Amino acid sequence: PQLERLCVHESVSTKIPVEGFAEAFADLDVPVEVVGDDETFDRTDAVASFRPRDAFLDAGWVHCIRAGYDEFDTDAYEAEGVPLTNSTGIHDTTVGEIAVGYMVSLARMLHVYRDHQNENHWFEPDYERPFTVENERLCVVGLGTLGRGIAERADALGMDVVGVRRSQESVPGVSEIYHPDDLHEAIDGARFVAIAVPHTPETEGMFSTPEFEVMRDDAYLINVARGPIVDEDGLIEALDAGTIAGAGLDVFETEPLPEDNPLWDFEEVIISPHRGSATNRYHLDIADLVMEIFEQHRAGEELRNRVA
Ligand code: NDP
Ligand code: 7N6
Repeated sequence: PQLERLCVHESVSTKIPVEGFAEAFADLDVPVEVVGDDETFDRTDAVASFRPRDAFLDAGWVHCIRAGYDEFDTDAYEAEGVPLTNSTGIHDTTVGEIAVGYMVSLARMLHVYRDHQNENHWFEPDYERPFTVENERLCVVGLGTLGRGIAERADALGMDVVGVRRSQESVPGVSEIYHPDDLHEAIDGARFVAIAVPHTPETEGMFSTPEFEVMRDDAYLINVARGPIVDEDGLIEALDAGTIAGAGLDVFETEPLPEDNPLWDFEEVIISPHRGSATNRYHLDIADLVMEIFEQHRAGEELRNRVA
């Protein structure tokens, strides 16, 4: 059946202003409604949502406003024959800039200077501590939208960029591609390791004590993907023991990161609140993507970003 309504589930308000998002569909020629948990759906409904709900399986098409759709049960969508699409393809600049921002800060010490500024303190670091990212090796694990966004920017800063992915297809700015089986070889010798893979059974716990031991003791871990890809207790131990030097983290096992989590207290850990993809026009980027897929659905074409 043809789609006759676009439902915006209120859970999108976790990340974007729901009214502004709904208004961004002014050009769509079907009604757009903001719906809550009590709404029921049929095959003429399209749904755009942050969180999954069982009731969405009655709809005609469901769009996840995130790139990471790990909370959605793809098997259930396949069993019901309901297409599920995600929002990959739009976070190269936003997340790329935050990942490069962590790296530049960790090298040039902006985070440390800001900590001292909070105390009106003129702090001068040890001569040996500051360095430049230029000529340092970065290993990007996962070379999709996020990974490419990070790699291209790091390459432009003169970094030596290598990467990890299952397929061996080359990526601009990445000088060497390793298979995930060779992860240790890929991260050995890197000053920065940036995680940009989806959270799947294969990637859960991909970074744990053995990986931190392989990494250089002056290396930094960047995680902009999903918390459970990193064993957080193992990371805290590695930071405590000086097995690695620090981290830039946008994602955590538990979000919001609990107040008593030890990660807050490391000088060499920069924490951002899972807003790596945030911009003041995120709602417009997602609406453009939803409208593009809406038109594909209407035309009976293959849907961009279909994941089930
Ligand atoms: P893509 O699908 O574009 O890229 C995923 C990449 O990971 C591909 O290059 C894929 O390549 C690779 N990959 C998949 N499985 C493995 C594996 N087991 N080992 C090594 N590489 C693997 O996704 P995005 O780049 O758009 O997003 C990635 C993830 O980042 C999302 O799933 C989401 O969880 C997170 N994210 C976080 C954001 C934030 O706000 N912090 C914003 C957006 C995304 P290949 O198939 O060749 O292996
Ligand atoms: C912002 C979500 C993703 O997977 O978690 C991120 O895209 C950001 C709506």
